Amino acid sequence: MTTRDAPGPAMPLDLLIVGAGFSGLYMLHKARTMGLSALVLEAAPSVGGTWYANRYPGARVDIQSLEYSFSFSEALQQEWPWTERYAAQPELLRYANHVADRFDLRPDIRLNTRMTSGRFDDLAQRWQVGSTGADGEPQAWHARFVVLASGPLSTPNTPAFPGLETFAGPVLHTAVWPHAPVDFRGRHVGVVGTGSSAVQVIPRIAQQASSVTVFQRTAAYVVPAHNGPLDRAQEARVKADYPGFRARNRQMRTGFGCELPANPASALAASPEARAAAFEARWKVGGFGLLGAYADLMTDLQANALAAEFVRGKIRDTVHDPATAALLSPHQPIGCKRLCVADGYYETFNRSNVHLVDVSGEPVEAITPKGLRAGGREHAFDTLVLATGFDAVTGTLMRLDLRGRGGLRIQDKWRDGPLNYLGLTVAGFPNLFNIAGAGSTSAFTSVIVSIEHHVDWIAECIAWMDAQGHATIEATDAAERSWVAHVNAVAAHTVFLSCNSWYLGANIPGKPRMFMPLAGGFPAYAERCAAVADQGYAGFALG
Ligand code: N01
Repeated sequence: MTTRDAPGPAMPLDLLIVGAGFSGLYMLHKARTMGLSALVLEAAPSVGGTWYANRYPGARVDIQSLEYSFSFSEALQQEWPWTERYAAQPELLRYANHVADRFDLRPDIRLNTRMTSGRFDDLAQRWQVGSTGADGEPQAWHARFVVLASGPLSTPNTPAFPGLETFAGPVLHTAVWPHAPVDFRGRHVGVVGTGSSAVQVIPRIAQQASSVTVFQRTAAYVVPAHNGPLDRAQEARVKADYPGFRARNRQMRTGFGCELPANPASALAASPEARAAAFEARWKVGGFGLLGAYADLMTDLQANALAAEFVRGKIRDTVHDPATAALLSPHQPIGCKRLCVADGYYETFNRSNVHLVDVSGEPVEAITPKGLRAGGREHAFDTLVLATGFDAVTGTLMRLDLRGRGGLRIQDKWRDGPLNYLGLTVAGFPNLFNIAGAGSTSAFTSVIVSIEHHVDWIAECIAWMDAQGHATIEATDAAERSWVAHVNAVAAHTVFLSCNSWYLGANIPGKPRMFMPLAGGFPAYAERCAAVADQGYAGFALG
């Protein structure tokens, strides 16, 4: 069957792909090149995934555009003209649309179509997938494989604040921002949250609104992006040997940053002057590179504290009011929660229309019709912005009616946390692959590097199965247990367990506390995945 036939519900598919973000787009393209029939279901009315939904003012990627982009097509990477060092959301959405058009993917993408259920049929050895289309009618699909490309940060977290529904003005969430521009002129805005989304949106709202009151539960470390127009000399240098640049990046723990590699020395061995100079040099470059100033910043709390104090010094230098500077100064290890990258965040608190309210000790008690009550005090505003993040990594899957062998529900399987093998598969759920999910290094990489790796691995696996005449592949319980133990053991040697973060599920009340991503670095992870394949898919039962 040709993939261009846009298969309908009655036709069995090779691959049913959930989500038309970067993962789903590349998975579809890859499947097509292999001659497989594949279809993408996308709940939104557009491709683009996270870059379709997160359209708040100031939204932009925190990894340089030249590194946060597809490498699978030399023509694509040569022709796409990034305009800024860090692309903003509209440009990233245009890029996703360009990829969909350039590779003629749209005929096999069903927009406005939400996957609702997936059941593995033991007898037929196929997935039966249910979805709802734009007309609300239920649809049924049959596929040999299901690829979950639904994104680790796709289910927004709206805290259950008492009284939220009584608020008289608009309530906006950064992750489901309205499509029409929001006019903040003359508005008094309350913003809850100070993570990556908040630190980008707050400076932009502050430029327009009459007042902005920021409710901070945990202060964030924010390093500058030093964003600006893309340096054409850098672009020419990279594009002169893009495959070499990508290959060097794939040797980096994070899958990016080969032009500023991590320093292998210990921060504790350096003199205070050398340390200050090293941190300063990386601060001037901007972005995540600060955490690579020394090898032990993410593994040794003492070393980490030196980098943390460097950033607190920057906050004190930037924020004029010492009390506000103190409140903005984080105490958790730096990088323990994902480091924020943004320009102008701390400077924003020098504006007379911006106020900071600490809700760390006295949590938000209620939203009232006219604002918010915390610590017994009423704070008035007329527009509420929730920059409260996501039910990350597992949230989207746990909301699906997903059942594996023998009717095993994902909610039961993952009751105590997301068990998985290689971050790609789940025992009891044959022929199901997860892209950028728990147990992979994706959260610590340029996610497109991880996406390409995962898609290529899945594609090779399916090609191998077909060549060998296997109908099913399923992680064994033993392999899964040992992988999760590996993920935990790696995390135990880092600073990541010493704060509350979405990596741990700690931002969602009642969510099992389990460190979900693999912190071992992309090259070691990719090597392990390749070794498993080379050993005839060790750790998998094949049917
Ligand atoms: O979400 P977050 P995000 N009461 O979870 C606070 C990616 N991303 O959307 O820290 C009061 O980081 C919460 O407080 P605390 C990136 O991977 C990338 O900002 O839990 N406050 C926190 O301050 C990022 O890590 C980009 O104590 C409450 C904030 O809300 C991930 O997405 C841009 C609260 C949530 O911060 C998530 O980022 C944006 C409550 N009940 C996002 N509940 C770029 O590429 C939550 N908070 C630049």
